[in-house]
Amino acid sequence: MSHFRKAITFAILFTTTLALSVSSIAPARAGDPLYPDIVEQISHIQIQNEHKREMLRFSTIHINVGDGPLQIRGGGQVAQCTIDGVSYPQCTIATQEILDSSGNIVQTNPAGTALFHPQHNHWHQNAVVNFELRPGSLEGKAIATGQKVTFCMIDNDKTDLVQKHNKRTYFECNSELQGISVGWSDSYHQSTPGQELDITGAPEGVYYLTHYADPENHWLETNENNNFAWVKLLLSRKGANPKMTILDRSPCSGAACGSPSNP
Ligand SMILES: [Ca+2]
Ligand SMILES: [Ca+2]
Repeated sequence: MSHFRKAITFAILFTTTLALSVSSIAPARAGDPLYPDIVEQISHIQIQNEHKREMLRFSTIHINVGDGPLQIRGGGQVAQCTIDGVSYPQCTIATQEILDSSGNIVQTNPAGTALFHPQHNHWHQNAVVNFELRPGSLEGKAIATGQKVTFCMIDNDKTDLVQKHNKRTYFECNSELQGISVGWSDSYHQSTPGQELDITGAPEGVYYLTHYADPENHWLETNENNNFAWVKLLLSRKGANPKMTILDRSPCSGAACGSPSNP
């Protein structure tokens, strides 16, 4: 897994209701583009002491609740690239492929850069999600920003929300083709390197842990306004170790996002 710092400024997009994110009611015709819709879920929030640092760890799930798969192709012309000051020996242009109801590619869209990690034999997509911890309110200035911005996207878990496409399609990180099928999710457990924010010494109080999927808008989606997810937390320091209590969360979580087994 590759890590590098990235500061992204973006307008806060409040999560809209799920009813808005599941779009077209009319049956799609052959040739009509079927767009994905990625939403974020945050779970398994916990503070761990690691080498005298207080790390807020969390699991992250990207869920496709759209009309078509999120399909990303890379691996064509490979060359060195530098992103945010970090050099990568093998990079390729990533392209989103939009399919129709017959599975034909009917549209393509530039989707940033894919990076090859020889030690993992994985292609990773860049700028998939941005993590932050903001004090006081959603508009608070971030006191911690995640370093991980690359993911290998595959069909990890089938959600309960969208049943119309059950076929698992994307399951190999070493493929040049990655994606998330409709109704499937790609999850990253809190123990995965990069699934953390350093909150060492943060004062007691209310914080918002935020996730912003597709922060550079690489992917065309049916709903671009539901990619922002948050959890409202209370940090207390009564005992020997700090504790985070969940006070509230954005609408798309748990069963509402079709993943009741990952509340
Ligand atoms: Ca979306
Ligand atoms: Ca997008």
